[in-house]
Amino acid sequence: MIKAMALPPEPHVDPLAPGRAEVGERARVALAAQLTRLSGPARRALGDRDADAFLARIEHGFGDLYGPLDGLFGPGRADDTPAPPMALDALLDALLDTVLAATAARPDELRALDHRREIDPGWFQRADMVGYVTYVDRFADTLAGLGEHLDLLEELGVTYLHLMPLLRPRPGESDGGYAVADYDEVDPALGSMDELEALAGELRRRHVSLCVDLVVNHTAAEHEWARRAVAGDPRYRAFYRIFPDREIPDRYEETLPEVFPDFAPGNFTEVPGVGWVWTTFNTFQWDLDHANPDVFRAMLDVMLHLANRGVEILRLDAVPFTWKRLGTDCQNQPEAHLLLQAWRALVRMAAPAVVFKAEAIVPPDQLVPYLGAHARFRRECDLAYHNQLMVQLWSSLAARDGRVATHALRRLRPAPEPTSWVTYVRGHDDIGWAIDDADAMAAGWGGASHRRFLVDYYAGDFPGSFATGARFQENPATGDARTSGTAAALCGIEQGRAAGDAALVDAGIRRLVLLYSVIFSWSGIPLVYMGDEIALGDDGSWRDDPARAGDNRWMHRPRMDWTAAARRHQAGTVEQRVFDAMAALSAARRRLDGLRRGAHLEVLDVDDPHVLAYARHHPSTGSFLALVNFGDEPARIHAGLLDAVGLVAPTAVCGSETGLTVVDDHIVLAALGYLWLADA
Ligand code: OTU
Repeated sequence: MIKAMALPPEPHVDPLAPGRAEVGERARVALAAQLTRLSGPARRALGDRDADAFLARIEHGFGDLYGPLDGLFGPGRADDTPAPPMALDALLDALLDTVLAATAARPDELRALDHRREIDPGWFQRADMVGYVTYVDRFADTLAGLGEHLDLLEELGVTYLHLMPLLRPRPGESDGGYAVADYDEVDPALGSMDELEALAGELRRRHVSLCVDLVVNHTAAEHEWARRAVAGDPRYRAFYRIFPDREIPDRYEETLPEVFPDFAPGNFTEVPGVGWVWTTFNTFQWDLDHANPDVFRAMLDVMLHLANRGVEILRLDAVPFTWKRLGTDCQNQPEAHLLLQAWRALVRMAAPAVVFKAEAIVPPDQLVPYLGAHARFRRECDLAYHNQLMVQLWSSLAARDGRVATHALRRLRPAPEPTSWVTYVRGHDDIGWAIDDADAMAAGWGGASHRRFLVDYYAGDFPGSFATGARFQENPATGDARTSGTAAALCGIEQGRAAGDAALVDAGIRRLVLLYSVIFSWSGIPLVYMGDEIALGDDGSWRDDPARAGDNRWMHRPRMDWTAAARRHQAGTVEQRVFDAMAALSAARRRLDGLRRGAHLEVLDVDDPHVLAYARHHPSTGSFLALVNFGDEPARIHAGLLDAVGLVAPTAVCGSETGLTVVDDHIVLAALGYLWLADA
């Protein structure tokens, strides 16, 4: 979610800054003490060989852990944080005991996976990684039912399955499961924790990695911790940010944006008998106080439990919001990064097979730090959503213009070598129009007017628009709005279907496949959002359900239509055309080793404003070139580009049309066409 494109506030403190040499000295002393302390218990719990590996991991990861812990809770803690700094020794003892216990409890099959991944830490960067994102209930009713639909995933070459929030939510309205009442239980409507574990095992045997949401910023008001806080237990009151009156909340509100101004205005909720509780999102989602080390430990426990059930990727929800600081927008604070770094270091000590994915939908300059790109690289999240790519794709499609995307994507700092993006076209959330003013200028457009154009365009309110989406969280005060709608609706397929117009449907299909062609060849793991592979539209049912009706993001969270899905095998149907195109992208990607991470990405300048062009260069597999035409007319790109990117024998490996066409020294790209080229 992005509000305005204002510059981020100056951090009050930079705990990541170099020059804190005394921390290094304290870390060395602490590490020596921990190794001595843990050696005996580790040998008893794990046996000699695994204990050696465990102690080696502690030693290896300690540097990633100690600095962040120091900046969060220790003497390195900023002086404007409420609680006083603490001696870290006792906290370290407790954390590493937890890590040892989790290591001892880790099932053999997962230990074997840990071992393989320590040999191949770049496993998630392989070219054959293809993700699929779905709600369990909307796809297969239950976890057990999922087993019956794995064929569809196999046909798409899926190796990564993200199941939307599935831990036990509060009853009724739960923000699509992002209000968790119990992290130790699966939503009983979907199944049990044992069934989740069994599914993870089944997927693993099919070489599919399971990704699950972990909501770290807040719990449901119904969570046991919150209930104890309400009952007056001081330990649990300290889990949340609760104020006796409006005085401090009002001071924070001066600089806080609102995430859901429509249905959850303000950032605090008055709870009778308790006080004003910090609730960034809905009133029933209570923000945890991550300045409290007990919260840090509690969340670590949850992470380790999920890891030991076989979850391989943790999607960490709303991570920019975890640290609050007066006078700021309370997003992307330095400590929000330290939390991720410390958690990751600890989880990797017990479960090195597990990776972290940041859900940080923030302006372009704030994004890469979640992958550890600070002044110096810090191990932080392994994966992060490439929100900027997603936004630029939709912007280019509406504008029929590749220049702003070219400018914005080129100046974005790359993902650090050990990390990757996840790339996506659509997800379960709205699209926030994170187009930077300076990038919009690349095409001579004003940022604000272009963002307004996009909101209008995708709501279908712009003359000639192909889209049938809707506005989300329109804020009359600021004029801000975001966009809801399925990919099929936003691409114009729905409009074509409604009009019974085959040409409109065709153009819509071309747009949808065009966008997917980019996310399948950009750097990172492409995610197919459930239903997009058959151009599924809004099922409309959310409007009649009181728990969903107020939130139009449900329009792009339809139930899978298995009758429509079966038509993917019936030649000439919309479903077959879209599905086969996506399966072809997936297959072509799998064959192209040059698309693995390590293949450096370069966004290119071309002589046609409708086109986005990018190359990938891999030292051992040569070059790859992708051309994307957002225009409604054929594009012409000077063929000198082929040479310039180092293609010796350029061959089409995938495309909207067959083959490479060069006329008068120009590559001709069909309207809404794309082309992938690699050396023969
Ligand atoms: C996430 O999104 C989820 O994806 C949403 O579905 C949830 O409603 C929300 O958290 C609360 O759990 O603001 O508009 O930078 O953009 O966390 C959606 C991150 C959101 C935020 C993001 C949030």
